[in-house]
Amino acid sequence: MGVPDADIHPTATGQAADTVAQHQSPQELVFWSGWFCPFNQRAWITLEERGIPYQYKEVNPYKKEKHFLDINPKGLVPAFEYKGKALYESLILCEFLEDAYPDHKPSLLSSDPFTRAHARIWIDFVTKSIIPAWQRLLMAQGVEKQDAAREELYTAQRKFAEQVKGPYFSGEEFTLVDVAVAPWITREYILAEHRGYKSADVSNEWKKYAETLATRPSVLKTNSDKDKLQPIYDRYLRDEAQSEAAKAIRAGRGLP
Ligand SMILES: N[C@@H](CCC(=O)N[C@@H](CS)C(=O)NCC(=O)O)C(=O)O
Repeated sequence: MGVPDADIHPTATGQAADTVAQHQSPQELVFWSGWFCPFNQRAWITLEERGIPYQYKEVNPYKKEKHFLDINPKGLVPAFEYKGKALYESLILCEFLEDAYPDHKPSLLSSDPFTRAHARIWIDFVTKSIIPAWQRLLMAQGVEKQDAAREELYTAQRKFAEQVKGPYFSGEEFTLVDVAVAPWITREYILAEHRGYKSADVSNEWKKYAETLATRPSVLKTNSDKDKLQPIYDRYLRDEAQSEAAKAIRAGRGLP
């Protein structure tokens, strides 16, 4: 019997499909990607921003196929194979690209120690505060729970927006802080359509920042068609998803 979550559109579509088509030839870096996944998009945006050569390979992480578990024992996308060796965890992959490809400009992390550490504080805030609140709102059933989850998300996003120098988090340069949050910004329309979310209700600063990130070419180039994404999100909206993230949110645990 198949796993219900495994029944997803098999490949990237829209602009992301063109990007996939440009990255088929063998390279020392293989990007094991799930086209639909926001964590995955972090690694993908970083690869595109920095023009790093990579070979794109699609994997459906819900199938937990042995070949993929050998690469990432957690069975989660994204993952890399670099010179035949496996790596995973989206933010670690983004930082790995900084270390392994220093000559590929622009760097997305400052060389100044304080600025690097400050960026990491806010990347951590995205992962620990914004994303869990986002996911809780997505899965919340009933008006009361949705209102509470929406307020929790607004509060976290407001706090983040107060730190944004504009147009990007650190000012003129697009950095890993922007990468960390962009995939959830480009999916905000789902919360707007189904959960009464309005980016203008967070703050004007957030709304402006969100519009800037959503139109960044590396974000657009890694987006698939909304109609292919919708059935995946419908399962979360009905609170029927069985992904590791869905189970963690339901159980009140941190995200995988
Ligand atoms: N902490 C991981 C999370 C990755 C993750 O949750 N990926 C999801 C897709 S969006 C996945 O592979 N899910 C498979 C499953 O839940 O079984 C990261 O940042 O890379």
